Amino acid sequence: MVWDEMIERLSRDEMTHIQTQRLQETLRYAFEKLEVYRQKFDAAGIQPGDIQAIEDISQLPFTTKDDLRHNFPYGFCAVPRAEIARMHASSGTTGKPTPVFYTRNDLDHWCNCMARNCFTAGVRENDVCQIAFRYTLFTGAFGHHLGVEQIGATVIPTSSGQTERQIRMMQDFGTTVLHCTPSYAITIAEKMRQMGVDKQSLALRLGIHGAEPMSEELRHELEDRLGITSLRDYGLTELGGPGISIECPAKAGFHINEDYFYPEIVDPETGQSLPNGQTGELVFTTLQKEAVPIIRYRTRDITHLDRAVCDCGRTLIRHGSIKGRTDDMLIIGGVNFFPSQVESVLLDFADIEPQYVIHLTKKGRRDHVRIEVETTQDYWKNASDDSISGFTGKVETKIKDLIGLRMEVKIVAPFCLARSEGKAIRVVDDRE
Ligand code: DLL
Repeated sequence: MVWDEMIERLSRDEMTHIQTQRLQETLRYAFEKLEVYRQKFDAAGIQPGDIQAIEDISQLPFTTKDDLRHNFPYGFCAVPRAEIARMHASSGTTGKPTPVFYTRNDLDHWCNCMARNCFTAGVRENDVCQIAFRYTLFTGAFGHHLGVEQIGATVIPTSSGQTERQIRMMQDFGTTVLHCTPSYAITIAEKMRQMGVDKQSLALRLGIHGAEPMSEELRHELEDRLGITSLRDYGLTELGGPGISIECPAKAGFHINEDYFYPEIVDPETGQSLPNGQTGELVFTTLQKEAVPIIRYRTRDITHLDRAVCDCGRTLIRHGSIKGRTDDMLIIGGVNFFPSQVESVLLDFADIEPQYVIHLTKKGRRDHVRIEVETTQDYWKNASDDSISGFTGKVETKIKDLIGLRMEVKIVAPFCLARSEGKAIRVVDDRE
C-alpha cells in the first residue's frame, strides 16, 4: 500500500514529464521574484527559457549555504512577509541560524510529503506516535507532527528530553511509533534499562529516526534494545526540513519525493554531474516551493542514487545512506574518513556501547585522534587494567585495518560521556 498511488508508482517517463514542467515553472518564478537568481542566471548567461529538458538542469548555477548566509534573512524569500505562514531555522552553531519560510501552500506540501513518508515507513491510522524530536525552530518535530496527523494517527508531542517521562508516556499511552534522532533513541533505550522497563511490556513497534547519521550497526542495536523496526528519514532545513526522503521496510535506500525535490549527484570538487550510481554530493532543486524556491542546492551530503524499482513497488528514485558530509570529512595524516565509519567499527564489538566521542588534538605538529568510548556495564564490572589494555589494542587494530589510520582508543567508565537528546556531538576538534 502506498499513500499516493498516482505519484509513488509513476512510470519514469511520466515522472520526468512532471519534473520538467515543474522545473520550468520554478525557474520562471525564481527569476521573476528573486533578484539573487536573476543575478546568478545573468552571470551564467542563462534564461529560464533555455532549460527545455530535465537534463539541462546541469547548466544552471548552484545555490550554496554561503549564498543563503549572504542574503540573510529575506534575500531568498519570494513572497511578501504577509504570505509567510511559518518560519523554522537551522541551529546555526557557526554564527546566525539559516531561516526557512513557508507559505500556507508550502505547509500543505510539507504535510503531504511527511504523510507520504510516515506512511511509507508503516505509520497507520491506529498508531500512537510519540514525537521526541525537539519542538523548537528545528524542523524535525513539526514536520513529523504534520505527517502523522495527516495520516490520522494519534500524536503525542513530548518533544525531546525528560527521558524518564518519555518512557512513562510510552507505557501509559501505548506508544507504537517513536520519532526521534537515532542518538536520542539510544538514550531512551539506556534509560529503559536503568528503570527496569522490559521492551516486551511496551507496544512500541517502529522507530523513525533522522537528522543525523545512523550506521547499520546502530540500527541493529536500536532494533534489538527497543524491539522495533528502525527506519531512517532525511531532510535539511534549507529545503524545508524532513520530508525529502525515507526508507521503506525493505531498508534498501531512501525513497525521494522527487515530484517535490529533483535530485542530482555531483562531484564535490568539480561540481560536474556524475553518472547514475556513482557516489558524490547530493544536490536538490525544489519543484513546488513558493516561499523559498531553491535551485541546485549543494547539500554537502555524500551518497549515491539508485534508479531501480524497489521491492516495495515504488518507482521513486532512492538515495543510499548518507556516508557523511563534505564538511564533516576528517583528513588526518593523509587519510580521509567520516565519523560514521568509526561508529561502524566500534559497534562491531559487542562490549562497546553506542556512546563515543572522537577528539582531535595536536601532538607536536601532527594531528592525533583519540576516541573515548564506553563499554557495557557488564564488561566494565569484570574488567581489569590488563583486560582493558588488551581490549583497547584489539579495537585500535581493527580501526587501523578498516580505516587505515592509527587512532588512540580510551575506554571510559559507563555514563561518563554526555547523553544526546537531539543531534549527538561525535567530534570535538581541539587542534587550533
Ligand atoms: O536534520 C531535518 C530533519 C529532521 C531530517 C528530522 C530528518 C528528521 P538540519 O538540522 O538542517 O535538518 O540538518 C540537515 O542533517 O544535511 C544531513 O547532513 C543530516 N541528516 C539529516 N537526516 C539524516 C539522515 C534536519 N537520515 C543535515 N542520515 C543534513 C544522515 C542526516 N544524515
